Amino acid sequence: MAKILVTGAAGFIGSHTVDLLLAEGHAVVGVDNFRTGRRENLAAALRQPAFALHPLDVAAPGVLAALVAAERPAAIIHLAALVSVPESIANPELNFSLNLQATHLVAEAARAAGVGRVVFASSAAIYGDTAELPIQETAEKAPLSPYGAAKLASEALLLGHGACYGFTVRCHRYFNVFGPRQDPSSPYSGVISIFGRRYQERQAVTIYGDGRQTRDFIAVRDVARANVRAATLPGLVSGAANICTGRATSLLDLADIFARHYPGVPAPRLAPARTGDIVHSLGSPARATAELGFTATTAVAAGLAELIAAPPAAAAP
Ligand code: UD2
Repeated sequence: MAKILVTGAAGFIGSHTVDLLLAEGHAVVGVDNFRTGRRENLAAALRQPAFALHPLDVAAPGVLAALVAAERPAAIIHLAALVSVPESIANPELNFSLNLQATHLVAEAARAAGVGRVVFASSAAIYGDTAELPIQETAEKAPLSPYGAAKLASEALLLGHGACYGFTVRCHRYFNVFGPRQDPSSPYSGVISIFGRRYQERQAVTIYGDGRQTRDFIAVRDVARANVRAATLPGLVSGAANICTGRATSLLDLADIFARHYPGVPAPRLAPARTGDIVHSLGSPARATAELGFTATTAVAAGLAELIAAPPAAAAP
């Protein structure tokens, strides 16, 4: 069993990754500055002796490096980030610091302490809107936001460091991740988290556009599995892969599935399409299958049923 350091441990994807690492018997060092992460997400992890949580800021020079030097983890899973595309557009300086500078500090901490592997939370946002579907990893990269640009630059920075200083880097280009603990509070939160809250409140959801737009929705439990595999599977070589299902679901289909769980809730309201909205997004999962032996196994309907049944976050000890 290995010791794994997870940045952004209290976040949506981070906390599920921590839970799975612990379930598989690994020791986990969690790091979070609680800017968007929530302690409640780690309620179960905090009860386990194999988990240690460090409230610190990855973007502050020297701080992570000292922790990595002291802990000497076998791998770092770097998930801490500014996660909102609109926020990156409103505040590109903060995006630079939290998404690019912080990644540089992770790469440097890994180099200095001789960490063998770094797994990085990249995004389908690096492709922009130009790619043929399903999107292959070799597609042109044309990010449309500071967020996408920083994720693309971070991939290059980590891969360059890894090649030069001898550690393995796995970049995970997540598509539309959904599941328990996703924050629905902003209008730009993931659509499934917003729909989940609206249906629970028995309020009509709003669909922007005609509802025929599609996304490749992947359950967070599958994403956590991909992260754990990439951090722990022996013999992996560096590279970047889509983390997606290869299946498209329309917004109308999504609303239908919710409606079956919540009979009597008013039908969705249609509103004009959002400016800049992509009509279809679909990834090819072939490379992740070939290189990581990873395949997403949770169908959207099953993932939604699980989300709807999930209890609200418990209070942290
Ligand atoms: C995702 C990412 C975004 C960026 C982008 C790159 C999330 C949450 N967002 O945006 O950060 O990487 O991909 O392409 O993963 N919608 C509704 N009603 C609502 C909310 C949303 O109809 O109440 C629509 C929205 O207009 C869009 C679809 O649902 O057509 C998905 O929206 P989203 O914000 O969940 O994700 P996306 O793919 O636009």
